[in-house]
Amino acid sequence: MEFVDLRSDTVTKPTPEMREAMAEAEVGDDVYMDDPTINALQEKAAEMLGKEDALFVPSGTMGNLLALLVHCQRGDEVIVGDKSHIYLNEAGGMSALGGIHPRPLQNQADGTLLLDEIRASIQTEDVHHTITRLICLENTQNVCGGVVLPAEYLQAVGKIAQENGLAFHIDGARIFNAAAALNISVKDLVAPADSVMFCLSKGLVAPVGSMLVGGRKFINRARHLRKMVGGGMRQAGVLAAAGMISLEKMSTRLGQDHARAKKLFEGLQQVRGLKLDAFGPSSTNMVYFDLADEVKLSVNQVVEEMKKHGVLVDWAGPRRFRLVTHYWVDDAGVEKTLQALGAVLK
Ligand code: TLP
Repeated sequence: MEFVDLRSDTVTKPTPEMREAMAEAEVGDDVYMDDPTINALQEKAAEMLGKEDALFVPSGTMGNLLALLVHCQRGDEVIVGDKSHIYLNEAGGMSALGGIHPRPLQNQADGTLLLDEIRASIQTEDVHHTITRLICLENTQNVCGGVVLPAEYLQAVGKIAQENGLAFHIDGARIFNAAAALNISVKDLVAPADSVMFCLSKGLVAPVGSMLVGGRKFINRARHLRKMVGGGMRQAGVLAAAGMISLEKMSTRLGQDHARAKKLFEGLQQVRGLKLDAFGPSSTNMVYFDLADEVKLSVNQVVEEMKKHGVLVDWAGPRRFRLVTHYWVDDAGVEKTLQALGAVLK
């Protein structure tokens, strides 16, 4: 059976064009910085995000970790959202590997942290306190519904960081989705940030890899730390070749995934037994919803039943689901999903 896979955009497989580019990629030893395909990808990423330099890393998690390790010393504090991937889903890497202390602030329903709370949580100089070094935001904000933080908000946070001598990092795993939804360039969107991590292997469809971008000194230090944590890769130009197609071609088609997520949301409004988020579709590629109280099935049972109908979904809480659209979900896939959910929850 051919499955419609809505578990995440991380499930995307490379396109035939990517596979061809991977087969033909010129490669070299990237620890010697000798891989021409990786070098070209890094240059392109830096240029697109308007920063001095970029580094190819195996995963988004490693990219975020390196950013934290460069910006902070042991015992320093980082302001993060309490629903951020860095805080919830990166195995506590900042504390375990960096001795960095998280200061979680509540993510509002729109994904933001309140500006006043950010200001109030910056530590004052006191022998009892940690030293605040960094503010991290996530855009799009995954757990809040794949919502987009607007450019003006990022500017306001950038200003707070600057006024207080703090660094500002964006976990932009899906920053191209955010920019597409806002209809502005990624470069303009991330201008207030010192560093940004974004993923090639989600909506941008590459099989492996993320990019960390920032100033030249920052990236040089990150390259050193990447080696330390075992992320120095050798002939990984075969992966970068796919990443180049992500940047050149996939970054401009994300509106299609957003339109399908909206269609999915609208269709779900007609399915019995679901509680959709009141604020409506997220404007990017995610749809979250809960099972209504009257539904007797557990989330695991719904997952299993949906599989029988050829649709893969994943739960995101005891009664909650997240569906994610991407390159390999077409209009027929959206239709099939709605039919299947209707049948499972009838
Ligand atoms: N997110 C995955 C899961 O880990 C939850 C997903 O399916 O959404 N930042 C954000 C905002 C992310 O959503 C993710 C992955 C990452 C970082 C980490 O990227 P990887 O998986 O490449 O380490």
